Amino acid sequence: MANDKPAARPGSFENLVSDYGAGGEFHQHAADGDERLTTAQGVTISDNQNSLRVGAPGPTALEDFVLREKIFHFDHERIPERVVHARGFGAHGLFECTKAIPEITRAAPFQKEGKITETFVRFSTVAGSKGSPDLARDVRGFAVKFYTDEGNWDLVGNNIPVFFIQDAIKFPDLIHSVKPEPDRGFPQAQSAHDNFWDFISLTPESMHMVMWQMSDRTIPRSFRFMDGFGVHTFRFVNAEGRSSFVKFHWKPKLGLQSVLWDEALKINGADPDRHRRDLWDAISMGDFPEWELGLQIFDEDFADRFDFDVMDPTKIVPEELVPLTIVGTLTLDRAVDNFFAETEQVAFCTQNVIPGIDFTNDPLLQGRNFSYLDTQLKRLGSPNFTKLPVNAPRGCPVHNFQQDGHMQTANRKGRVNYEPNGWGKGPRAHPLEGYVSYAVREEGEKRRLRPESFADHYSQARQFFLSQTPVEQGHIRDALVFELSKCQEVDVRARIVAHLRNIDEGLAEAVAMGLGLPDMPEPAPAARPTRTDLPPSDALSILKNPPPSFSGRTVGVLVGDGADASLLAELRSVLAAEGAMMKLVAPRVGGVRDTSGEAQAADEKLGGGPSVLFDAVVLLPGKEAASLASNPAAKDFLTDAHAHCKFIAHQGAEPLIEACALESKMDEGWLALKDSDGVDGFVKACRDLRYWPREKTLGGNPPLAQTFSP
Ligand code: HDE
Repeated sequence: MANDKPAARPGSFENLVSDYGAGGEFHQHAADGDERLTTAQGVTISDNQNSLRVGAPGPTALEDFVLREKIFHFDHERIPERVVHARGFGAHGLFECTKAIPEITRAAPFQKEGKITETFVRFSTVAGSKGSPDLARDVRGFAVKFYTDEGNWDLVGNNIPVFFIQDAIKFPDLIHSVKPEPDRGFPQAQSAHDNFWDFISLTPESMHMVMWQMSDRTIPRSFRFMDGFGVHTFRFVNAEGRSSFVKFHWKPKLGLQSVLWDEALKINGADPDRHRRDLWDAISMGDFPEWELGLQIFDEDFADRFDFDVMDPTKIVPEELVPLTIVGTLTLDRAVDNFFAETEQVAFCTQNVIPGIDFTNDPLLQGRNFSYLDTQLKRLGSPNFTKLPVNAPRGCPVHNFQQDGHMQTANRKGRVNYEPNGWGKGPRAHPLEGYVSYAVREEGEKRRLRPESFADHYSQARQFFLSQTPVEQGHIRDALVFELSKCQEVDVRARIVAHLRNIDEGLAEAVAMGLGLPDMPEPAPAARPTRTDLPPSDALSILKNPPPSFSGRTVGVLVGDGADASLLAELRSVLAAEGAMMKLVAPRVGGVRDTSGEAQAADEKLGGGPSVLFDAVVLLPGKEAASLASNPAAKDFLTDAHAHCKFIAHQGAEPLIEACALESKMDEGWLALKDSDGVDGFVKACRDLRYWPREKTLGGNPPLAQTFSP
C-alpha cells in the first residue's frame, strides 16, 4: 500500500496497516507500483519490523545485513556541530541589484540593475550548541552565500557591526570563556557566568561590543527583524583596478524589532525554536522576508581622516559620516528541502571572494580567512565538501585538476590531470578575467604587535550608549545587572563596573546600585581617555528606527465559546490588510464556537500559546469570561502582555482583567473593542509595537533617564 494514503477517517488505521505480525506489530507493505524499501545496495527489504532471529526470541543472526547496514548508517548520522554558530537556520533566496556600481567594483552581482544572483543564507546564534534555544542573549550570525557568475562569494557577517576582539589570536580564548565552563559543562548558551565576564573584564577592547551585546540587539524578535553587517572593512576593486573601502549593511524591510529579556526567557521555554519556526512559517506562507543591501563606500583619504582605524573591527563608521548607498534587495523565498543537506552542510568561508572584492588588513579578517576552510574539513570530513549541492557554484562552471579524496564524485575524464600539459587539453588560467589580488604595498617589521591606532576602547562604546533612547538605556543597565548577578565573583562584577566608568558614570552607578556593590571601583586603566565629543547616532538605536507598519507581526486572540463573531471577522480582515496575522488561543485546541455558532479552530491551546509569542493581544473570552478569570494560564497570558508593554484590545474580559488586578492600570495601550472602529484603532496603535510609557509604571527598574541624566 502507498505510504502517503490518508487514513479513511480520523483515528482509523484502515489504509495505514497492511498486516499485523505475530507479535502484534504493524506492517506496511508496498503495493504494485509503489516505491520499494531497499538497502543502500538496492536490495528490496521484506520485513522492516523484525531483525533476523534464530528461533523466537532466539539470538540475532550476525548475517543480518539489513539490520547491520541500517544501524551502521544511523550510528554515523551526526557530523561535528560548528564550534561556534552551531545553532542555525538557513533559507534560499535571490539578490537583485537595484543600483549598478561598476565604477566602484567589478563584482558580478553589482554590474547591472535588475541582475539576479541566487543566494543561501544561514542565521545563527554564536555560543549555544545545536539544540540550544533560539532566544539566548547572543549575537546572531548572518551569513550569505552568493552563487555569482564568477564564483561563490560568502559574506559571513553578524547582526552587530563590531566584534569583541581586535586580533584573531584571541578568538579561542573569547569562545572558551563564553562556552559552558569546562569542569561543569554549563551554563549552556549563556554569557551570564564568571568565565565570560572575567575574560571581558581583562579585555578592554570588548567594551564597545559589550554595549551592543547588552542592548536588545541580542534578543531579536526574529531573524526577519534584524540588521546584518559584514563587520570588517572590505575592499572593492573596479575593472580599472581602482580600489575603495566598503562596509556591508543588511537592513530588514520590516524594520528592527526585539523582545524584552523577560519575554526571551519565557519564549525559550514556550517555543525554543521560535526563530526558525518564524522564518519557516513566513516563507511557507509566501510572506518572503527582505533586506536591502546598503554600502558604506569610502576611500583611503576618508580612512586617514577618520578618528578611528577602519581596520579595527571594534569600531563602526557612523552612518552620519558615510551614509549608506542602497544597491540591492535580498529576498528569502524558499525554505530548505532538507535541514541536514543544506543548513547543516553549508560551508561558509570568508576567503570565498570573487573578482572585484578583496580583503583588507583587518587582523580579525586575516585570521578568519585561515580558519573557515580548516573548520569545513573537520566538519564535513573531506576536501570535496565543495561538491555538495549547497556549496557548489551555480552561476559558473568549475574546472580544475583537483582529484580523488574522500567521497569524490567528480573526477575528470581522460589522462590529463596536470598543467601545464602538452595535450592541448584542460582548463587554463586567464590573466585578465581571473582573480587578481589588489596590489597593496606592504612594509614594516615582522613583529607581534597591536597598532596604537586601535587603543581607544571606550569612546564609541559611549557614543553607542548615548545614542539609545532612555528605554533602551534602561534595558542595557538591566542586562548588565542580570548578567553580572549571575557571576559569583564579586571582583568580576566590580571590574566590569570599573570599565563602565570609562563609558558613562551614570550607567556605572546604576549598575553598581543594581548589583549592590559595596564600593565604587576606580575606573579601569584606559590606554586613551574617553572622548565625550562624539555625536549620538540615531542609526544605532532600534527604537529610533520604528518599522513602517505592523506588517509581518502576529496578534494573539484569547477566545472562549461565544466570542464575538463580527469582531473576529473584522480583526482578521484588518490585520490581513495590514499584512499581519491573527492566531486564536483557546481553552481547547479543537477551538470554540463564536456568537454566530461558527466553529473557530484554535491555533494554540491556552498554556501552549502564551502571550510572549505574540506582538499584541486581544481578549474575547465570550461566555467563558468567568472560567478564564480563574484559569492560571489565562491570567499569565494577560499579566505578561501588560508587563511586556504590549497593546491589548478587549471585549467582555472584565472578570479576567480584575482577576489580574489590572483594572486600575489600563493605560492608553489598552483599547476597548466596542465596534469595528475599535479594531482599526487597535491595529493602528499596534504599529508602535509597544506602549513604552507603561514601563515606568511597572515597578522594578524605571527607564534609565529617571535614575540619572546621561
Ligand atoms: Fe566566525 N567562525 N570566526 N566570525 N562565524 C565560524 O566556521 C572564526 C567572526 C561567523 O552559518 C566557524 O563554518 C574565527 C566574526 C558566522 O555556517 C569558524 C574568528 C564574525 C559563522 C569561525 C571569527 C563571524 C561563523 C565555525 C576570529 C562576524 C557561521 C563553523 C578571527 C563578522 C556561518 C564555521 C554559518 C562560523 C571562526 C570571528 C561570523 C570556527 C577564527 C568577526 C556568521 O571557522
